[in-house]
Formats: sequence, structure tokens, C-alpha cells
Amino acid sequence: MIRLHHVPGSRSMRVLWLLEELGETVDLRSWSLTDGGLRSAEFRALSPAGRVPALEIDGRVIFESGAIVEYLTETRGRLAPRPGEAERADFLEWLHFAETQANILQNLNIHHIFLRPVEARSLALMKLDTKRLAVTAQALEARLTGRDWLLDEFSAADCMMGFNLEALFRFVPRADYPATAAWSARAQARPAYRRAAERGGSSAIYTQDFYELPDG
Ligand SMILES: N[C@@H](CCC(=O)N[C@@H](CS)C(=O)NCC(=O)O)C(=O)O
Repeated sequence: MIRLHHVPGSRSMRVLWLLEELGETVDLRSWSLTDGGLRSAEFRALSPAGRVPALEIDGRVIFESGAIVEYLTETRGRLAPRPGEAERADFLEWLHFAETQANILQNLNIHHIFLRPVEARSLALMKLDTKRLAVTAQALEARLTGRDWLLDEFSAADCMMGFNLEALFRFVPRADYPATAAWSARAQARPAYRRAAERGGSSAIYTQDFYELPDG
């Protein structure tokens, strides 16, 4: 039995999507970001920092989405180059790049959506993180220009962008990044992505398509 601890629209989408690509059957346990459940002793026994995803698999629990993605490709044997194979270093780079970008997206989520009262927000940090996000978006755009996927073929590195795909164009304009927009549409049209999105549920985070910086 494989059980994924999940929040709709969060980084656990990376794992749900990859499990669908791998044809694995998964039991889904959904949590809320806001009701305190992730801080409970029950959940922190699974994921000590109180974060999703956590995956129960092969008689243990694994937390950290990057570790889970690597474990699944190693033990389920597909969708990633092996050590020593061509593109292995590229695979690792883009796997970890996803988390660099996701951390900035998470900061913007906190400022635009979760932090209350709104006076507690720092406009300086919101502007800084929007600029830092644009730098990562430019890097992604450069990588994807002239190619369909992050590696020569579709891989688990693309799945690792599962949360980023949902979040990126909420904070930087889609029109500025045409290769990334085309890749995102290609990814979201994959049958496994669609199954994961349907099973995982609609985003528990966003209520707007785009979040402008506040005036000031
Ligand atoms: N590096 C971790 C980050 C996990 C993470 O921060 N997940 C978010 C959802 S996208 C979360 O659980 N947030 C809950 C919180 O910060 O309280 C990973 O990739 O698994």
C-alpha cells in the first residue's frame, strides 16, 4: 500500500502526478494548510517539519518531495537517468531547481494570501521575491526554449515542477514566458497529470488567477 499525505495545489501534487505516471495505486490522505492538522502530533510523526508531502511506502515514511521523487525513480525504475547516464546531472539540477523556485513561490503565497492582518505584509519583501521569482522564470524559459521537456524526454524532473506549474503564473505574467507557458500546457494535458489533478482536488491555496503587487 502506498499512502500519500496531500494538500490540494501544494508540493504533494508533484508526487501524486509522478505516481500516476508510474501507474502506481495510491491511497490519498488529504490535509488542510490552515486548520492546524499539519502541526498535530499525528502528522509530525510522519513529517517532522509538519509539511506535505509525506509518503508511506515500502514499510516506512519518506518526507521531502525531492527525496520522494528520487526514491520513486530509483525503486520504480523509470522516468530518470541513472547515475553515470547522460543527463543525470541535468536531472539533478532541475529536480533541485524546482525547490529553489518553490521556496520563492511559498514566500509570495504567505505574503499575498495567508498573512493577516494585511498590514503585517512587507511590501519590500514582496517586491524582492517577485524579482527573484522572475530570475528563476527566466532561467526556466531559457531551458525550455526549443525543447518540449526539461530533459530530452519527459522525466520526473518535469513532475517535480508540479506545484510550480500551478503557482508560477499567479505572480509573473504568462505572456513574458512563452516556452514555459507551452511546456506547462503540455504537462497539464498529459493523462497522468489530469488524473492526478482530478484525484487531488482543486487548489486549496489560490482564489485569483494573478496576484498584483499592492500599491506603495
Ligand atoms: N522542501 C519541502 C517543502 C514542503 C512544504 O513546505 N510544503 C508546504 C506545502 S507546498 C507545506 O506543507 N506547508 C505547511 C506549512 O508551512 O505550515 C518539500 O519539498 O517537501
